[in-house]
Amino acid sequence: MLNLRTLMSLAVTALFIQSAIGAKHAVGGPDGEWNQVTNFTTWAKGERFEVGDTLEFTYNAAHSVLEVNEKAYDDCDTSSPITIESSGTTSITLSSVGKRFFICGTSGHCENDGMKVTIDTVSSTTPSTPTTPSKPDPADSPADPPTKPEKTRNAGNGGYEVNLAMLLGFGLMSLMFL
Ligand SMILES: [Cu+2]
Repeated sequence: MLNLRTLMSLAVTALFIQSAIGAKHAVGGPDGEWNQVTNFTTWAKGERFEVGDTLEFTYNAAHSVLEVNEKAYDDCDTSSPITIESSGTTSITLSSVGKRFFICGTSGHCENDGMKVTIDTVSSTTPSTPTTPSKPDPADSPADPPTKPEKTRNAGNGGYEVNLAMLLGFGLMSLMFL
């Protein structure tokens, strides 16, 4: 039977699961936002963008968020953007590996004030099917020299699946005991 505690448990569990699946990146944060004084090159260097993560642009009415191609990015060309957002809060989901380019659409802000940022998205560290034998596997040679490093999990970013399982378990436990 659904009661308040059950609903709260579900909500808490959902929050944990969400945080485990995709990180949110407040553009220019935590101290800055999408404005003329934040250094987005420095900011982006300190972030790791993975598939499934979300960009959160926060800005006032003086600015906008234009997604552009690389050429337009280099030239600060606002004439033919891929998308234009000006709501003040723009969420962008990074759904695939690769670079994406964002500039401000206000005249001068890209070229003069550095309101431009490149987002280089890498694949999620969630373990996936290991189908990457770049060189033929010497399956028949028993004396494999220890040249290739042991497969290690990236300690800082790995373990999403484990976390997810634990959180699901936590949520179910909450349901049972609350
Ligand atoms: Cu601007």
